[in-house]
Amino acid sequence: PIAKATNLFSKHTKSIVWGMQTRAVQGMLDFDYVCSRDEPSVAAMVYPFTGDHKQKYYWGHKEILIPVYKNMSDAMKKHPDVDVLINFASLRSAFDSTMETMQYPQIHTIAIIAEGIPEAHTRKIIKVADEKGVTIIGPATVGGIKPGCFKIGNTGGMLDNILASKLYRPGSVAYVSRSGGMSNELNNIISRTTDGVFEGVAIGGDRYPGSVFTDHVLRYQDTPGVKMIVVLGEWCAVWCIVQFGHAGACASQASETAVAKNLALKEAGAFVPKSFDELGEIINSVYDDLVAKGVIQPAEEMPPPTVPMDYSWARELGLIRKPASFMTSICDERGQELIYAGMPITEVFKSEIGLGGTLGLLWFQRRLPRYACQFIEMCLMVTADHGPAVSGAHNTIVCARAGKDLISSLTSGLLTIGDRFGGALDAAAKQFSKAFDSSMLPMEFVNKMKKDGKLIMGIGHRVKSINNPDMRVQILKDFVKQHFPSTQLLDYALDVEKITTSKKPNLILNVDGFIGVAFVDLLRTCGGFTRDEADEFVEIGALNGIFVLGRSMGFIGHYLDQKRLKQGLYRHPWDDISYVLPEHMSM
Ligand code: Q5B
Repeated sequence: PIAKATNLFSKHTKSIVWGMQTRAVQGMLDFDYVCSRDEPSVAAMVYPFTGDHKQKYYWGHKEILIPVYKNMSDAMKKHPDVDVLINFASLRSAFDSTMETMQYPQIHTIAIIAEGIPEAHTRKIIKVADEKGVTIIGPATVGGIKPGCFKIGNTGGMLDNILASKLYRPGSVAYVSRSGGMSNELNNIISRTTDGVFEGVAIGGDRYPGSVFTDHVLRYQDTPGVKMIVVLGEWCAVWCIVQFGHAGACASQASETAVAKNLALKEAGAFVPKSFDELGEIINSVYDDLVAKGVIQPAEEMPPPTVPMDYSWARELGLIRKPASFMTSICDERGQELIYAGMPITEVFKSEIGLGGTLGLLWFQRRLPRYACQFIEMCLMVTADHGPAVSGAHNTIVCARAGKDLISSLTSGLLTIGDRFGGALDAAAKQFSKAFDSSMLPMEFVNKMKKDGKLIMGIGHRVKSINNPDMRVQILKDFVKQHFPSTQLLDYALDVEKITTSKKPNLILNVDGFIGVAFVDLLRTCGGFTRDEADEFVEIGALNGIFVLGRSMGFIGHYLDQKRLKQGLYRHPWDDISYVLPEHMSM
């Protein structure tokens, strides 16, 4: 068998991380940075479930890219200086990935993080590792840490813990423990009672750890710089502190009971506290003694470089604030349940507010009365389509036949909606309200518009007239008259219609005009809005949205229809175009 390395980690150790553990990798890089390492300790990542690519990380203030490989062999080939693998593979794939890693002689240390690996698998790993001279840390461990040099994955916790326990520079005390929790405890105790941690390893909680207490104690014993060794094991409640040079005895005397072990350790020269509470005290007294004897000469403290705090964390801690780039007040999808204007989505369905009620929440931020929800749904239904000949449907059809997709065809139709076609709702609402609110008589209004040379928005139709009434308008009128508390503006518009149709039968209050004025009545009188709020919705152009939304149904229908009918490219017939070019003039 090949001899295992004594010194597992240095300031130049490079590792490969198996698994897409981006937080752990960032934690390692932040540690490297506060340790003033020249280069990141993570050279690459291996993740078989994505193709080769690069992941972005912070290196202090800068951003760097770390390659991710699909295959271990590529990672090893491209990074021959790597000698540590940190294996975050799950319990199902940890065995295979570890065995594969051990085929590469460049690797001398593997940390296996997964819990629950079958013992038979771990024993096979241990056998091969012993043959190949590979040190295994774990399974079921957080890993280990060597201040100033290298940190395995999430060991040591977050950066504030690392800084608080001064893990960015080496001390004189090496430790070995079982779990990550114990390691954190030791990092804390050792930093408070001595000049700090030299190295710490958590061997993991499994029955067959890849390396055991004595492996690390013996390693530490041969490591210059280690002046004290601390062993903390939960399995027998033994806590012993062994002065440098006596650790071997600790392992060879181990027996089954805690009492026997403690006794043996004491006899071998170890310091064994009576309880965990005494641990810090004993560590401190051994340390002071070693300092007094000149074995330990505490180094001068140097402040570590500052690592910028992650924005999201700083925000969570309430340390920073920044004005948001945009605000929203209608919908919140961040919590457990989607919320529409204060109403959880389950409640939206439970209270059966329907499409009209949902629109009420998202457009007007109000739970509208039932009749209002019904009216909105009726508006969407009557505006849903008006045949293929209207501007928007025509555009959608031409676009679909030019081979374009649904969204392009739909938007090409929607772009025709404007003052003349389907987009007169808001303008009608404004014009009629202004006239009505300034107490203008309907006749005065019609005359003024004529005098100003302006069309009355919401009046007139290409095919509908008093002789060919628009049933859509009739349906809405019946409903509004029956359910709305007041129809003042609608009545005013109907008086205007009487005047305009007396001039020309097609100058009816059209579907746009009807919805526009009826909506003003609704907003002003349903009880949910102040007058200013009602006016604001008209001002900001909410009402044309009704036509846009309703007619989208029809445009999509036309798009699907053309595709279903396998209609080819549309070309307008020449006999339907009047070519009126200027005469050719000779000079
Ligand atoms: N005159 C709608 O015009 C139309 C007048 C007017 C005073 C008026 C026109 C108009 C205002 C905008 C409007 C929405 C272009 C219409 C819709 C959805 C649709 C569509 C569908 C669907 C129709 C003839 C004479 C002239 C004009 C005068 C016309 N409108 N006077 N105020 N508003 N309206 N748009 O038939 O003296 O002869 O010169 O712009 O509300 O888009 O189904 O097709 O669901 O898809 O072409 O229902 O009314 O009439 O322009 O030849 O005018 O009437 O000044 O007078 P026409 P024109 P004179 S609903």
